[in-house]
Amino acid sequence: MSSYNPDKIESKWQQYWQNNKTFKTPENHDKPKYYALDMFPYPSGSGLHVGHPEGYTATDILARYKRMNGFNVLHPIGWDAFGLPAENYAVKTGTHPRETTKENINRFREQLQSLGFSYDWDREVNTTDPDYYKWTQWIFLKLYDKGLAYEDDVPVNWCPELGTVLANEEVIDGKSEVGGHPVVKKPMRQWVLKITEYADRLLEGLEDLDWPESTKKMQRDWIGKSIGADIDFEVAGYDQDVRVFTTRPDTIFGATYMVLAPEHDLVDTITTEDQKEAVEEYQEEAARKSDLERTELSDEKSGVFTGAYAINPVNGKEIPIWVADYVLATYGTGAIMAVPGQDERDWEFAEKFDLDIIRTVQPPEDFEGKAYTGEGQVINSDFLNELNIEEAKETIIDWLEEHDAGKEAVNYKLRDWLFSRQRYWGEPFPIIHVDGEPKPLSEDDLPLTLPEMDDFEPTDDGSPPLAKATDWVKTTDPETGKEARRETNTMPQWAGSCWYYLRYCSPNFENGPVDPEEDDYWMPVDMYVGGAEHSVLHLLYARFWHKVLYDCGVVSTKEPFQRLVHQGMILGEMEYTGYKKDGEWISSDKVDDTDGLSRQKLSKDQVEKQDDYFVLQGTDIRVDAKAHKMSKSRGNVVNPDDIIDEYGADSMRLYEMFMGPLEQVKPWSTDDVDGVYRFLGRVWRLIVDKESGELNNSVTEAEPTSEQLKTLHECIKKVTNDVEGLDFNTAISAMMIFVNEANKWEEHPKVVLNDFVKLLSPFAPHIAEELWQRLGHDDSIAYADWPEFNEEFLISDTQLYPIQVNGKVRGEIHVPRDKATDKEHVLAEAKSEENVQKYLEKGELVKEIFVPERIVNLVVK
Ligand code: ANZ
Repeated sequence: MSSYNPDKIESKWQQYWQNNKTFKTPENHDKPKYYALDMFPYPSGSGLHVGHPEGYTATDILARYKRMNGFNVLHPIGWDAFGLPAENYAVKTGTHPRETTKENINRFREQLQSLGFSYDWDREVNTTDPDYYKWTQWIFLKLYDKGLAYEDDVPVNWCPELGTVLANEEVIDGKSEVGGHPVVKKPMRQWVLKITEYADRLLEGLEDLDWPESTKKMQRDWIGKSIGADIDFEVAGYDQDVRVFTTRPDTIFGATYMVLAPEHDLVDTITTEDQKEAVEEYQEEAARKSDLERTELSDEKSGVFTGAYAINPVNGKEIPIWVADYVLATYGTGAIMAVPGQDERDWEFAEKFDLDIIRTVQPPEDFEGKAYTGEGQVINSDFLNELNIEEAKETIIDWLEEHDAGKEAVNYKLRDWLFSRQRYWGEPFPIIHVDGEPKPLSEDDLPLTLPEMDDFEPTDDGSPPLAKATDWVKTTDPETGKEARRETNTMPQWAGSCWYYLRYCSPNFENGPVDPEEDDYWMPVDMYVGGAEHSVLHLLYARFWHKVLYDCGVVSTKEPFQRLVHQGMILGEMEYTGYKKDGEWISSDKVDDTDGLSRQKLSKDQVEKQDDYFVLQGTDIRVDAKAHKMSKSRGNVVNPDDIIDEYGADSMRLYEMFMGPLEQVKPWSTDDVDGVYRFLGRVWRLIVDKESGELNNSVTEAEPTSEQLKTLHECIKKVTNDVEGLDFNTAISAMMIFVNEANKWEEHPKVVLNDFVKLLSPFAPHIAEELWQRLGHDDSIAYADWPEFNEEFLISDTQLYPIQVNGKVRGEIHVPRDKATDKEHVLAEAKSEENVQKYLEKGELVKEIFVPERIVNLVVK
């Protein structure tokens, strides 16, 4: 083999790693540990997409780097394999989801292996394997025992087309996230997990995590903690209070009306006869809107008067009670005191329906807006006047508590987690129903496996497919022998991914989800890489389960993922569009109307980059350049298999890391894959002779020169620091610079090449193993010691002196190190510098200033 042939090398080394179990996780705990975790894939029917290898290569580089730095590394992978697509496919074709899942997993495994990731394949987990979901069910029993899992009749998002209930997060604009089918509200008996009980701890836990700030913020916003007060208003003429939740109790003197959500319990009771028809009509209308539509600020406010009045507890004033859909039944108490003076939505509403507006905070003099939501002094508020907002809040809460009219209150946007789905392909609940009451199975009855079925259609009334497995459903209470029915809902896909990172620590442990000793050693995860689309749900749910397991004494850490990084999305190739007006090219920034305008798609060769823009080749005419999300409909999907076939896995890995910063969104460019492929070819030729296939004659046992050491150690330093900082793209640039320099050398000392190949190995492991072997090593490079850089070698052999003439730099000289402080020598060199001479000729040299190892300044008059 004389030229670089990734095909041969890559299969050879993949086989080697597999045969030798090179990446088996060490069993001993005698070294520092590093746990590098990927978000495990859902094995879809379409195989890996180019987004997968991006994050996976990043963690693989870190895993390999840490091994070479003496860490015990846990770097596992598995399959998040329950879920809708396999079940939908089963409904369509009759193929059992287990079959589809197995096939897809085999394909994914092959694809991942073809990329040379250093996973410990003995630790693979699969959420659909009964040996795995036994423990998912076991954790559910823990949740149940702790009172954190309960049944409730909840108005759920029912999607008739998919035949399932969806979580709020799975519904976008009234349609299912998957497939875009219409979703309606319907009350159903469901399993719900009390995640709200952990709201505060889920907030606090974020503090010490090394996560992107934006992701922490999304979690905080999702939990949505608000501190304020519950206040009770009496309804005039009734022996009834309405409780409102407000974050601004200080504004109570400005409450000029009250609003109940259309679904509020009291609406029917207090609505007067004349208003009944209008209110009922309004309630029906509201039921058809989504929460988002109802609360959108830009939306025209709507509402109806109930005819009833509430009494403000602080001043006894009667204020009208309205029903309006901008108040949601599911938040706070489903009722508000409206303060148009300080709240924009209330202002809009008051304006529209001609209700009173009283300001209770003094806006600044130049304030021209409507509702004033800023800081200021309290006004029009009796005993609160002249306080600031914070003081007024405290004072009014004390007053309310004294007068038994309210109290401090905290509210969360977070809702309990709807945890059941009407599907077949999910974990069965370890629950039976006896006399209509749920009863947990005992631990010994786990796993409760899915019954064999060949009809996966849901029933028309929304009963899950499992209801059709009548023999399975009908059972007896093992304790009493009484007749019982099994739960026919299954768990949502989130369940398995809530704790898989624990199973990897001890995948065969039989006495619990995780072996305490292994948990103690490996947890928390040191580096978790995955898509930003999981910023909220998966990461919040997993943190919740982890905290419950912590409370049960199953795990030793309070948080599972110490460091989190999201890889940026990879877009399709850049697309270029030029514009012609009446047949003549015009610049894209000059397009102002569409008369006579035509658009033309341009190829990469027709354009060139000019500063920050693209222009038509050889002109100043700008064109539009834009990359789009990869999608089948756009036809810009890049298939990783094709790239690996053509360029090899090492080029694929290297390219995806070279595209740009890991966390940035980046367009794909196959031309650039070719670029890194050529780089690897240069690396190959540096070491292997083109003709003979033996080591190049230039590769010798010689001692490296100081210049060679400098080039090498600059590269070591840069690559080391960049890997630590996840700046993989610049690490690769540094290796490219090294190779360019090394190509100029006549001799290539082995000791230098050894170190360089080590640096390359986490990025392009196959070629590195091959070259390492050819350089005379027997063992895999995977456990070779990472090279250390030596600052001493970085010091250059020469000293740079900038030369100033009358304070302005006019030239520079390089002086050999041993002459660097030799004043006479340096000044002589400085004065003979070509450009400096020109300035010296302009007058008389009157002064020479010499600062050793810094600068020379010459003064001319
Ligand atoms: C009076 C008031 C005066 C309010 C003021 C705000 C500003 P967050 O921060 O989201 O918790 N609210 C309470 N329950 C509601 C519901 N079910 N649907 C819609 N709005 C509701 O906001 C809490 C504030 O949102 C509460 O404080 C209430 O309006 C409103 F100058 O009460 B406020």
